[in-house]
Amino acid sequence: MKVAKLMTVSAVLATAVGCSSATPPVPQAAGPVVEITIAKGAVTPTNATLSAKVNQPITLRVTSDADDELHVHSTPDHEFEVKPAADQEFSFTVSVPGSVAVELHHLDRTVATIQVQP
Ligand SMILES: [Cu+2]
Repeated sequence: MKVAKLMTVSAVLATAVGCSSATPPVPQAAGPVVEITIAKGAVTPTNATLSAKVNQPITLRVTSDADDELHVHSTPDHEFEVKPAADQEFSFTVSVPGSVAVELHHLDRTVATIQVQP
């Protein structure tokens, strides 16, 4: 119980910080789409910040020149196999509010952090 309450407070604080730096122009009912490019051992973006709602579909659209593995550190977590191909789409939802990291495991980078709001 104590831990859950702390996590909620930190999620709210993190969300407030995210909102001040980047406000999306139009609210999206369908949820955010993250465009990810992997080329020559580098990934774009890194450490992007976005927000979504609990149970809102979040889409990762990946263009890559190599195999890799995307790992979404949510509850439950999600793992997607990236192939060397254009426009691979992976969708998922997050059922527990908080800060969710999207990592690329072979290149060992954090692509984005999603603030999931209740
Ligand atoms: Cu991971």
